[in-house]
Amino acid sequence: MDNDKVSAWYPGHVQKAKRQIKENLKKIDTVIFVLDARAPVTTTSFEMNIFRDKEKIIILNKSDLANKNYNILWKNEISKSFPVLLMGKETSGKSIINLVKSSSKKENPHLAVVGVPNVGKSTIINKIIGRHRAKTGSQPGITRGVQWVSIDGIVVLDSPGILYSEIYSKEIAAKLLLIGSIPVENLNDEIYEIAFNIYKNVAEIDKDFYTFLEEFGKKRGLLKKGGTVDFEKAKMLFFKELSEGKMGQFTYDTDFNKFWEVVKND
Ligand SMILES: Nc1nc2c(ncn2[C@@H]2O[C@H](COP(=O)(O)OP(=O)(O)OP(=O)(O)O)[C@@H](O)[C@H]2O)c(=O)[nH]1
Ligand SMILES: [Mg+2]
Repeated sequence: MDNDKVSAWYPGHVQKAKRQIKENLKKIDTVIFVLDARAPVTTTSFEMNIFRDKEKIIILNKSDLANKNYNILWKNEISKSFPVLLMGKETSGKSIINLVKSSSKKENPHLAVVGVPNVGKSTIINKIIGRHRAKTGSQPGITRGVQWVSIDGIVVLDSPGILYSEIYSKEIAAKLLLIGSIPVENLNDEIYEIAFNIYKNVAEIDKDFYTFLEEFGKKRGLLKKGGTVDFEKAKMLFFKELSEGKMGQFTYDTDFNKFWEVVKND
């Protein structure tokens, strides 16, 4: 799938976010790459290379939705080359600020937060900035609306950078669906099927997609007029709830070598 096709899935704010990051690139010292702990390979963006010469920190976010054992394994693996923080709903902004300060050579490092859609960038920026958000003022000369917020010895760009994963395979698209990084609607049927099979393996479910959806649809009362299951609705709700962690905690990327391959390629 080429990049244009991928872009077409995302709304206009993506282009704006990208422009804002590029316009502020020179000022940025440190970049937080937000990855999804459920799929650290899939969410490592091919656009990472924009930040070649920056200090890099990795946050494995949504770890509360991922497999606990793999969380530790991934953290240990990634820490071989990057400062890394395992993060979930409960993690405080203070722990992020401390990691940025301890891993930066600069006095007042300028920080940007980037990652693929829906991975938790805004949540992280909000946690860092917290109640200080109200005190900010926009700087002249920078795109209107983009602000640098000074807090606790670091300076944060109050605008997330939205990056893309390179969707060169259906498996990658399927994993992005599983973690909610692409909209669940209007995907190719094959992608739903592949996504279900990945889920089926990690969740150790012994049903085919059709049977599973039929049971799910019945249980949730997603029926058509005649009383038959509305498969379309069942499919949408299932993938939505799965991506929000309502079906359990799963990790879909488990190959460490692949992680270093995608990082090296960038
Ligand atoms: N369970 C869980 N949910 C999270 C976590 N971080 C963010 N979320 C949820 O994930 C969804 C997306 O979070 P955002 O912070 O808006 O993600 P984003 O990367 O800014 O998304 P875009 O701007 O659309 O690219 C929201 O519903 C958040 O509440 C986390 O650590 N754990
Ligand atoms: Mg956001």
